[in-house]
Amino acid sequence: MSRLTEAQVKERYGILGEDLAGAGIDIDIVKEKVKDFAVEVPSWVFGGFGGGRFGDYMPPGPALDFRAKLRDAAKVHELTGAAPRVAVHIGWDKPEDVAFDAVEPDMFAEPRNYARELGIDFGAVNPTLFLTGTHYGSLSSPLPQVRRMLIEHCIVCCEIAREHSNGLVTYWLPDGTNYPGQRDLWQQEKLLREAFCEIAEAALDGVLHMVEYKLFEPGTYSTVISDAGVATEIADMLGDNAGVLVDMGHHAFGVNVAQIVARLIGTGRKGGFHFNTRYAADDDHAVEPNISMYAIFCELVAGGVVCAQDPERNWAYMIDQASSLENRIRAVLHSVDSLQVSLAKALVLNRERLRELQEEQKIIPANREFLKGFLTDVRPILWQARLEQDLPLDPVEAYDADGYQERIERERD
Ligand code: AFD
Ligand code: MN
Ligand code: MN
Repeated sequence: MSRLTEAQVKERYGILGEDLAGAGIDIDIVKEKVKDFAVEVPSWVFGGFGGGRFGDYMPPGPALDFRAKLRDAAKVHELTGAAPRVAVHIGWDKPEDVAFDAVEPDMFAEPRNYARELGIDFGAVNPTLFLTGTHYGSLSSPLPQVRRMLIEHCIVCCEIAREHSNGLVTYWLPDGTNYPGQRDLWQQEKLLREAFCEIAEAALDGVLHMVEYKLFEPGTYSTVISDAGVATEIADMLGDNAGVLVDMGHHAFGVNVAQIVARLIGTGRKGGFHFNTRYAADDDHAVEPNISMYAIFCELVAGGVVCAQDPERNWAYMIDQASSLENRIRAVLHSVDSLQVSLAKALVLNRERLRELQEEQKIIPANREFLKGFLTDVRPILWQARLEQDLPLDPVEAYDADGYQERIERERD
């Protein structure tokens, strides 16, 4: 694909443009919106911890420190033009010689300057609530000193987000139980809510708190923030500067994520995504432009929360993946490309025609109209957009030819 000439791209773009014009879709508008779309990449995908199974196998060339992670993130942005920010995980990305509970906001000024020199910037700040001492839970731990340490940690993370990033803090907690009877379930949840309120109270202005939910893990009997409903309730408790973080991998089989997205938008709540693909459970595989991702982007586009004229209306878009086997930089490039494909497909959907069919209760024609977007090969739009931005037509193929992987394997292994 990357062997296509400029003339071949323009030809394919022109043919698709005529098809779409017939349905009242302006391909140039779609292209410009695809150019506008940005997604954060997670620092933690590039290295820093073993795969867990397979004897701690790590794909070759893992980033061995925070600056290496930032260089890898910058490479993704260089090849896609769509990943200008990197989400940071404070417990993992703090200076190595600084104790977890001794982190201070200004310790992140220098690494942020380094990120900016690389052409990227910091994005969401993640408190790290699942390291040593959190085996009985984090903000709902039965051990007061653990709760206190992690409440302080979250408040520092809010200060880092406000002073050294874009003000976004995303919370995922490992709080749950493994057996019935292990804990008083409501008392556990009550401790967590009190902690959240203290954090939000301390970080009143300039911070957007995004509460992430997960069906299970590490707790296998119960999880305190287990689903979109709980996360919504906690976000509502925290007030206007809080929202719900939807991680694709965190749902039971069959849960309709597009419905969750439509509800959050429809009720005026702020939202955000941790994009990945869930096959069996929380495996955090790379994003694929599948039908569920298309349905989600159709809701985001219809809801005006992606590539909005007013950037304030946009949701927070982040990738969260770290599957244990594949080359992770290539996997993240694949995710960015897949998200752009899903967005473009959602933008070529003829919404007017779809609404007519919906209002006439024409179920199958409506389904077929909806599927027309999904079935459209929108790659000419991505290719034209990338041509105009002087970017490679295929970022994954470009990475293989780039020489960066060979270099980091020599440097790091
Ligand atoms: C794990 C959790 C959750 C969280 C991520 C980064 O399941 O998705 O967002 O770690 O903290 O994947
Ligand atoms: Mn996540
Ligand atoms: Mn996860």
